[in-house]
Amino acid sequence: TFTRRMLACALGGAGLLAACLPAASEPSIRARLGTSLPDAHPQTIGARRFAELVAARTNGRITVAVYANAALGSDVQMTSALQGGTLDFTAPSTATLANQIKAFGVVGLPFSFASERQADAVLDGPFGQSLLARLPERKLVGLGFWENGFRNVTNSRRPIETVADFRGLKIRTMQNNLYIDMFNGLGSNAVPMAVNELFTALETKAVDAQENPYTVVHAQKFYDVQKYLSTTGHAYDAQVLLAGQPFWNRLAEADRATITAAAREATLFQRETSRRLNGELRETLAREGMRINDVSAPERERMRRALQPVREKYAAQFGPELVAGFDAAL
Ligand code: EAX
Repeated sequence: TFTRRMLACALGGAGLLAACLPAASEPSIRARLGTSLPDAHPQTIGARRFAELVAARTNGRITVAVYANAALGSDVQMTSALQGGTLDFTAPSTATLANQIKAFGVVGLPFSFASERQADAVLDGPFGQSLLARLPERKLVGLGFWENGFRNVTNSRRPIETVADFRGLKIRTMQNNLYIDMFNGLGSNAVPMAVNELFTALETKAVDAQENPYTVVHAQKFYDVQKYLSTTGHAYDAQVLLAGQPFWNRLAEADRATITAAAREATLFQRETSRRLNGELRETLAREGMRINDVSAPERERMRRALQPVREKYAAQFGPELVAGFDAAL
């Protein structure tokens, strides 16, 4: 066989290229990765790229099956499954991860980041790495910060143009106390729930509103049940590609290095995809019938000031030194 393959390689030619590669191994490790969002969202697009890279770099010895759209549960449930060893990878929002490690909540402090690039610098820099270093204590391994993006408010009742427009809106928030306090602090009634329950809640008017980047609004088809989108850009949301420590501990050191390198490359691809789609989808959502209004800079400043008491409450909870470190990194 080896001789035949060498001969085929010697003859060259693209069509024979496959003959030059070592035969793919039988998978000896079949990992599973769960995402909370549909195929069209960069979270799942990034997950599939990560899976491709791991299989290619281990020559098929390690495979990662991707289960999208909360097929294996919500962000919160899948993160617990990693800790219990029944799931291997997932990529929750830092907001829901904050239920496990409070410090991750700092990423969602309102009106903190001025741009995606600034978020990259903070999250890839010493501050972000200090957050990832806290994960092993909760049986989790952080492999990179993925992007969800800047969050805007959608609702079925009216354009949000001023802080007063929040009054009386029943708004779904992520399962995260900072977000609950933010929207109660703006005069809405916050209703925390997992993202995979949200479309039905909007459709049945159990809630009037929700807040997410354009990519989530598009991937979840919220444009079918939300008339208005207002560009509050009130918080930047990152997701963390996680491995469960029970899975990670079973890997050989060389495989951990291969997976870590694949995660880094997938992270850069995932962020690029998120930025491209968040840039394109505003127009797509308008074409789908959403009425999009730009919230003015003075009104966003009024929102930021209205949220100052919430920021101070969480600065005290997170620890002033952690928030000072975050602010210094910005
Ligand atoms: O983690 O729950 C949410 O609204 C998040 O934006 C989404 O699931 C990505």
